[in-house]
Amino acid sequence: VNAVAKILPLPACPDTRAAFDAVVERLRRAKTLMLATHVGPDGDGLGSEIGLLHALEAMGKKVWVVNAEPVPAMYRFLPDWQRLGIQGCGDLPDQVDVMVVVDCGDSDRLGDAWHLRDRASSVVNIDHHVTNERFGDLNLVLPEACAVGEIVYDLLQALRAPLKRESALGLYTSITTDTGSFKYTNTTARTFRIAAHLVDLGVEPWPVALEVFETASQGKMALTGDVLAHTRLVGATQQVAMALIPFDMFVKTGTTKDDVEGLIDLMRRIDTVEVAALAREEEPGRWKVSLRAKRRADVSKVAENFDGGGHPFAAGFNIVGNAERWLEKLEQALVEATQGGH
Ligand SMILES: [Mn+2]
Repeated sequence: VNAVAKILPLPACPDTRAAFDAVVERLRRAKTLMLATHVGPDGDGLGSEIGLLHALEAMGKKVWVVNAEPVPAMYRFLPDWQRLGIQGCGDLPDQVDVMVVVDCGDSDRLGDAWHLRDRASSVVNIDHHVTNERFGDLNLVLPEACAVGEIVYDLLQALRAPLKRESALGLYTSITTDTGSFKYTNTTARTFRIAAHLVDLGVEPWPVALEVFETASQGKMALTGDVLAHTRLVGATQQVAMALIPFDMFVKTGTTKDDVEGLIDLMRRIDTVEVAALAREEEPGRWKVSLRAKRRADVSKVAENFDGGGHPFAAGFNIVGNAERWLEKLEQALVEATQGGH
């Protein structure tokens, strides 16, 4: 039984439906395409590109992927990951039909890849960030999509593109990354139906989970241990978790800012904790602070007080100067954030 028949289209207003149809037509007619995602590429952007690359090539089109930054080691299990970057595009022609940009809310985040836009007759912008700046000639922005991989899945189905295991592996990686392994609030029944179809096509969930979520260097584990051991719980019910990563902790554990990924989620895991804050000193005296909420508190408002921003459950800000100068103010703001509302 083909699972596709049971997957209803994304809920879309007439405007987005028209944009969807226009993108399908643009992709159908294109013979040459270049794909790009944001700098600091993640599983959604890279996985969406792999999904498009293999399926569009199977339709007889020529495709190049012109990302400005290389594929992080953790995503080098994706089939043909070596093709995901401008370094591998020596034969990129002076003119292609379409540039497809995925998972990128703002063209600045494309880095040097955006300099190539003049080589394309048109730019197609496919994204799910509410804040997308609609920098494309065609813009397909669906905030209700859990990942861009979900939108790409729909596009490939509409194109009747051959969907093989390689594409499926890309789209599965995209979806599992952006849903935090099918558990964030963006996870829907539709997410699982698409995932089921991708598994039918040969994707094995555990090897993907191993690569994306269950692998870390010894240095990262040491850093994790240090941070958790030094996490302070504050507030009347120990509802606020706070930790600092001073610059020398990176040096001592041989890690970089990339190794901080996911650490704050472990702090939030503590049962009494409602909000978590993790500050890392990326260069001496320059701090980046991440905030996470579990249920009620809105950490985006706290971040705004420090000239940052984000979402109610995940926000952040940058700050310069010794931690002693701002830490107490942050602590007070977080305790207050957990006391507001009900
Ligand atoms: Mn995404």
